[in-house]
Amino acid sequence: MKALIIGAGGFVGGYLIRELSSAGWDVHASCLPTETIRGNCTVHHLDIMEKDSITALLNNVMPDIIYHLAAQSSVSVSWKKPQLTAEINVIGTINVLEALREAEKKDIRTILIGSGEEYGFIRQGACPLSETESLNPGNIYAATKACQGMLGEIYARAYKMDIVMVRAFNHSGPEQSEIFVISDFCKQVAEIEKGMREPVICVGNLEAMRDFTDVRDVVKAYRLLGEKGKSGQAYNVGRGRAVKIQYILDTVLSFAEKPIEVKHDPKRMRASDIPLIEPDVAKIYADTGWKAEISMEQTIRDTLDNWRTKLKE
Ligand code: A2R
Repeated sequence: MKALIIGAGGFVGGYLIRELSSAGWDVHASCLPTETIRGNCTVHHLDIMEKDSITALLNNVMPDIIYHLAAQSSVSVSWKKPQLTAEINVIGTINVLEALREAEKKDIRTILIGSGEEYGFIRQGACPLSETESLNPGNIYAATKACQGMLGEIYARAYKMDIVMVRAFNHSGPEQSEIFVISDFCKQVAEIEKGMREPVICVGNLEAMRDFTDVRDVVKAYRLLGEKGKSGQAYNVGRGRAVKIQYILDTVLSFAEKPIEVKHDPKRMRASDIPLIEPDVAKIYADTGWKAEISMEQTIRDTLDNWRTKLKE
């Protein structure tokens, strides 16, 4: 199987390269010219805002499958830069879909990576969220990802293209940016252990319940959806068991080498925090046999160790 991963310079890309190449796939990966990619793959440079470059790359690589990861993926940046977010996540996706529609090779499977954020303001009692639940995005990033998924469905139906949509819930692991909660807590603890800050960890809302999956499990789900997912369908990817952020904090602190005080930081509280977000993962299990296997404790331990190593460098 020959895969092309578009947007492989980010957090998930490196893990997906490893997952696919260890499964024996021939992996091609693209990143922006400003980025680098490490791993067992052929590297290309691509900006998805340049449609002709996508066409040229497709005709050069002739992949069997495309993973479209390229995005402006930050919710907070999406509030500050809505036009840029819509351009990359919506127009960029249309560029990819149009290039595919016109490609010399017609039977390319495309996996569009969306987000659990697409469900947005969910009605009470809706959890666990099944793929049939209506989408009600609560921020600009989520709206662009919902739009990406709708475009995928439209292209699949109208042009009989082979497209699978993914709604990935929170994922985490070593190398994730500290704007995400597990990485944030682990970085703070590693800095405290190294004496770079007072033994005080700053936290936001600890009562919210969220569903976390290790990124190494997530990319396995992406591979299996590439192999077995049904065309034109959307799939939740998540553990299917939400935990309180308090549980994450307690676990991180239980691994810390010294006692740490907890301080609530009003800047980290969000006005419209939804109490519980949890996916129903029966569909992906039924169609691919995938379920999350790596424990949250393992993810947290590995992320903390990664920060400890990085701060030593
Ligand atoms: O924004 P940067 O410089 O970090 O680059 C991101 C890249 N990207 C682009 N690639 C090609 N053409 C563009 N016009 C363009 N704009 C941005 O896509 C970054 O290297 C990559 C996305 O990676 P991350 O932001 O690290 O996302 P992550 O965590 O790897 O998630 C993969 C996908 C994304 O579509 C998320 O929205 C979704 O999974 O959850």
